[in-house]
Order: sequence, then structure tokens, then C-alpha cells
Amino acid sequence: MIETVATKPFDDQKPGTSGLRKKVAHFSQPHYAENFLQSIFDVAERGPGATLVIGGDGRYFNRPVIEKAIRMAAANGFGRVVVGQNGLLSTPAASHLIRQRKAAGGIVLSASHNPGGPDGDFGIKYNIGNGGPAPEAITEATFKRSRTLQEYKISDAPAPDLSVVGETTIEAMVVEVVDPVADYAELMQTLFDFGKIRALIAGGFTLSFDAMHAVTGPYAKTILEGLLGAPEGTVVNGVPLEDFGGGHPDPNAVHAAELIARMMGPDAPDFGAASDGDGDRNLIVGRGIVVSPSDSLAMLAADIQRAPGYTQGITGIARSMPTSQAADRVAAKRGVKLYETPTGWKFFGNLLDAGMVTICGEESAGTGSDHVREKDGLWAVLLWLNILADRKESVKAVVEGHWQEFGRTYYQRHDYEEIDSKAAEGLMGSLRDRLASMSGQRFGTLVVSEADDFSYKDPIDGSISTGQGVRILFSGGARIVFRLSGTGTKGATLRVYIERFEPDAAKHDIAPQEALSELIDTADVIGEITKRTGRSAPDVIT
Ligand code: G16
Repeated sequence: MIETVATKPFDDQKPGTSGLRKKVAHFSQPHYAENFLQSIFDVAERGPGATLVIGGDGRYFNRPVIEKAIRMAAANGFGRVVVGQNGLLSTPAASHLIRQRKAAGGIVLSASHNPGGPDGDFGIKYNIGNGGPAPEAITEATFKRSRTLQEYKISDAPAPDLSVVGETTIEAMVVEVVDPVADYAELMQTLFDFGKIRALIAGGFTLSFDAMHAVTGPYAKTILEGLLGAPEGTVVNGVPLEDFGGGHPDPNAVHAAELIARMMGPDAPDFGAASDGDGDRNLIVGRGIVVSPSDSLAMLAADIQRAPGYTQGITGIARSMPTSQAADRVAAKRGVKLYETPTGWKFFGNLLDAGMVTICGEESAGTGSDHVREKDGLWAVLLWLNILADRKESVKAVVEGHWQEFGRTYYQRHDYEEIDSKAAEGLMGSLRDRLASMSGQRFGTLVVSEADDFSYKDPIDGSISTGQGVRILFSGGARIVFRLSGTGTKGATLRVYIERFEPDAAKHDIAPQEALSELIDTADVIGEITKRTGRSAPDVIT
């Protein structure tokens, strides 16, 4: 029977950079998750009997919410729900399923790289029929709806057993439980030369993939250890756990420190990689070298035509504004257009749909292509492996060769986490107030050439997004960007992005911290970071 449950609106269900993220305790309030789901169902377009994909990264609280989502989908007129076995689907695999099944959309339960467990974070995001994150028009409409919602619909029938692959029904809706890995693994085989990568591994090339006890474990085991023949043990932390084993599933220098240490050691494998909670981020490490995400985007864009799925080359490249300009130099050399978008994968969707770009990336460890509409961690790993197998060179040689050809963009992101929200707003407000007078100002050897608050007009639908980050550009091309994260759940996270271009190959082996030292000091002076936040150093440098 379908029940209509009376509820009261919550006023804090505004989706951030990537869906609604809150602490588990917050999400566990009576009706909280149901209200948000009903708001999505009320605003998202769909035809009668439409298909909905549901899956999550396996974190704590996934299961009860997936069950509710299924019962609510049945009550809201969906004809079919496709759900990953045990509720698991990586974000890119969910994106692929939505496209493959021509679903109206998908619900992905994840707080991505944020920690999990009862004291951790939880999140819900909605993806539209193209497989990509809902654009701002929809997230805004969802938020608006959530503020007036008075009731939601839910079936009183129990959700089916999600551990068994196969079909059942609830009300008039079919629930199809699918193997979360199979379709995704098939897609990867259409894009990459599995034979060549298999031969590379059979020839003694060694690799280590850290799944961080998150969703990519089963995907990596099937693809790397199964289809590509890497020895058992190549995938570490490969069993998804509700609390990610107490870790923080963010593949960066701090949280993937173990992998990085292994890769710097005397017996390091040839190639190391890690992914995050929901499998859309990636970290690439070679023996003795960490590849920064911005560099990785540029390097993959430069060599992507070596993979069978991309032999025709690229139509264009897109990167988020704070991502380094390394990819711009590849675009220029290849004679294709570079699009600079606000932070958030949702801004790439229209460009990909229109065929204007083939590859996209972000400094936040995201890379992907037009094969799905999300960033895709394992895809990036496989493209790297395909390139290495084709070039028969080490990661280090590929990276240094790229710098030699295109120049090196020194780059760092400094994160100040959980700072006081008022102090953070004050810092950004003060920067914005000073923008008009900044041009021409000198800081040591640096002279400001331009300063603005980034805004973006989508070339397809004409929508405009403002207030996307303060950019301070210096003559010579160096840059400092300030923005507040849209994915945190406690206080505010200030992100400061710092970069400088170095064309001279003789100067490519300086440590980034040193190469950027004047800009780092200047960021504190211009942003008044220490003064306003009381912090003398960032929590994380990526
Ligand atoms: C999300 C978005 C990305 C964004 C990242 C960081 O990633 O999908 O597009 O770059 O957050 O955003 P912010 O700087 O606002 O925290 P994920 O992996 O968390 O879904």
C-alpha cells in the first residue's frame, strides 16, 4: 500500500558542490532523508514508468536509505529501479548504468571522500538522464521544493533483498538487482587495450592499487587482478567497509600516505594508484614520483589517442577554474578549445553532451571523459596503464617528458579545514571588496595584472554562475585563487590554489613548496589568512 506521510520542511537541504552532505546524525533525523528524496522526485523530470538507478559507496547508513529510496520510488510512479548488489555502485558505474538503461536519473548515496561511520558523513546526490550530476537549475529547484514540502509518499512494503541478483516487484515497480561491476568492466574494455596492458603486466610491470576500503575494491579486483592478470594482492584495502576501516577515503598525500611511502621506497612497484569513497577520484603515483591531478589531466589529454577508444583524438578539454593551466598548453598545441568552468563536475555535462570536449579534469583528483558523465577513478588508472604500455616508459619518464615538451606548471592547493564560517565569509568578502583596487599592486617581485570573482556562462544553455572563486592573476601568468569548499560538513574549508609556470627545463626539479614560496607568502598577505583564521599553516596540501 502507498502511504502519504505528513512532514515538515527542513531549511538546510541546499545541495553543495556535489549533492547534499551532512553528518550521519543529521541525516538520521526523522523524515530528513525522505524529505530530500521526495523533493528530488517532485522536481526531476520523468516519463510514466521511468527507470531510476540507485546505488551508493557502501558507507554507514547507505542500506536504510537505499531501502527507503526504493519504497519511495515505488510510491512515486517509477516503473523500474536498477540497484547494485548490496546497494553498491561506484559513482562512474552509476553514471554508466543511467546512460545504458536510458534511465530518467539516478540516486547516488555517497559523501565521496568524506569519512564514514556513525560519526562520519553521509550524502545524497541526484544524477539526470545524461548520467551526470544534476545541474544548478535542478539542485536549486530541489532546494526550493524542500522548503515547502508537507508530505512524502512511500510504500509500506519491505524493500527486496539486495544481496541477490535478479528481479522482484514492489507495488507496480520492478526492482532489478545487478552486479555492480559487470557493465562497467565491459565499458572499460571498449575503451582500452586490455591485451597490451595484460602483456605489460605479464612482462613484470608491477602495480599497487589502494581501494581505501571503499567502493572501488570489487571493481579493481575484477579488472586489475582478474581481467588484466595482476597478481593477487595488487589491490590493497579492497573490501568495502561501512566506516572505510576508520580511514578517510581521500586519495591525497595525507590520507594515502601509506601508498605514497610504498611508492617512494626501494622496492616500489612501477605504478601506484588510489581511489576515493565512491570511486570517482584518482591518485596516480609512479616509482619515486607523485603526479599532481592537474598534471595528470594534461598528460592524459596529451596522450589519450594511444587508447583504442580515443584514436580520433580530442575535440576539446575542460577543466575547473582552480585546476592548473597545464592542460591549456596541451589544448593550444593540439589546436582544440579549452573550457574553464566553475568547480563541480556538473558544469562539464553540457560540454560533453554537445561533443565540445572529450576529456575533463579537476585539481580535486578528478579526471574523466565522454564515456560517462562523472569523473572516473579507475578509468584514469586504466588510461595511464594503456599509455605506459604503449610508450614503454616509466611514469617518471612520461611526466618529465611532458614538462620538457609543454613546460612545468608548479601547483599546490592549501586547505584550511573546519575554520569558523564567519571568519571564512569575512575573508572572502574582504577579498571581493578589494578586487577593484588590486590591479597594479606589487607584492615583492609579483605584480597583480588582474583580479576578479570568477563567473561562468554555460555556452549551451546560457545559464550564469557567479561568485565561483576569487582569482588574483600576476604578470607572467602566476595565479592565486581563493574559494570556499562546497563539500564540507563542519565549519568552512578555505581552499587556496597557487600556481606558476616554468618553461625552462633546467628548473623543473625544484620542490613545489620552494618553487611557489613567494606566492604562498603573498597568499597570506593578500588573503589575510593567518590574521582572520588564526591558522599559521594549512591542514592539507595537495
Ligand atoms: C566534488 C565535486 C568536484 C569538486 C570537489 C571539490 O567531488 O564533484 O567537482 O571538485 O567536490 O569541491 P569543493 O572544492 O567544493 O570541496 P567529490 O569527489 O567529493 O564528489
